[in-house]
Amino acid sequence: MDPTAKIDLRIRAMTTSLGRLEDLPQDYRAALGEAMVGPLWPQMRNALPHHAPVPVTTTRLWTYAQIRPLLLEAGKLTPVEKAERRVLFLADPARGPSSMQVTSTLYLGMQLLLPGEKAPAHKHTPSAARIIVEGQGAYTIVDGEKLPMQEGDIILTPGGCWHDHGHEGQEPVIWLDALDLPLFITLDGSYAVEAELQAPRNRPDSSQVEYRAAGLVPPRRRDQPAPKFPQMRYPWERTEGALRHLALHNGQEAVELDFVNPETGESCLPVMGFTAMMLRPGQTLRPPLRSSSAAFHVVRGSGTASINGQSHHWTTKDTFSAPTFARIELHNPGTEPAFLIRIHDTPLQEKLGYYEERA
Ligand code: 1HN
Repeated sequence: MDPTAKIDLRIRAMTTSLGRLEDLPQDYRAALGEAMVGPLWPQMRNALPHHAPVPVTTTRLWTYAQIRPLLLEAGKLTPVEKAERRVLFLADPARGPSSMQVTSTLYLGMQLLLPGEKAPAHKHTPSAARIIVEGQGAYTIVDGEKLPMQEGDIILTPGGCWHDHGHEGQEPVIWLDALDLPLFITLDGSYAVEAELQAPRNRPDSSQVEYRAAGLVPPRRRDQPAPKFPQMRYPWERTEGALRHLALHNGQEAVELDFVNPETGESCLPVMGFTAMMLRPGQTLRPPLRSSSAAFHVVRGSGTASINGQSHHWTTKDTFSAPTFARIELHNPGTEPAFLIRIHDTPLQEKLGYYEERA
């Protein structure tokens, strides 16, 4: 018998030999409850399933066609003053419609700001990033830096940074918020501090000034180290251009670029990772099974996804989720490239030392 089969048998023997709650006398179980203690062994395998986790998270597709009218209606029903942030959050079906999470660590919501509206400043322990979905003329101010919002841009508000939103345009602006909020709630660490609006510095944001080109950063004096989060905005125009150039020269490899801190090369935020993806016309992508959970936001294009055998038909501005170790297949049947942004928790898992990929 080969050694792995032997180990399998031993594991099965262990599984079957663990005692169950029903094996314990009723009065003993009552006494345990009184003492607020519990027997581990009936629950051992739930806490530590064999070989791979059993995620609570399931997969779902949220179409923009369904969310957009609901969000615009929220714009009529609830003034921004009554909402602070006018958001419809995406709820993992496995956790129910009031759950503010799409995976164990990731929160996603669609936010609406109408012309002339302002959302007041606050800062909080979770980090956020916004992917701009629709509209012109809105901006976010992060620690005094005014960041214009253009479709497809990623704008960061790292934990602890003041941020408020405003809108100088004519049409509704909608963006997708991604936060590591569920993690901070699990940590009993989520809170915010509120303030009024910020006065922006009178200069373009650092993506327009210091960080125009990959590989070029401003020299630093010893007494002036780089800011911890030097670049808060990643303009979509540059991301798409970079993906298209990569696609010309990397054969049939996946066309993917990670959003990183230009000073350190680390992920742009500590917990959440953001990866821009291009699916070539006709391309099918089968990434490895990853220990990280993810959500995919479609910047442009249409196609199909199979997540653990469940299929989704996605199109521009849709969003879909994937649990940890999901078997994922993405396909672009069209004649134009499709562009997606994958939001994931790989940076967290790498910091914890357990990020893993399997074939
Ligand atoms: C938040 O601060 C924003 O600043 C959006 O726009 C969504 C969801 C939960 C907690 C804080 C924002 C949020 C949030």
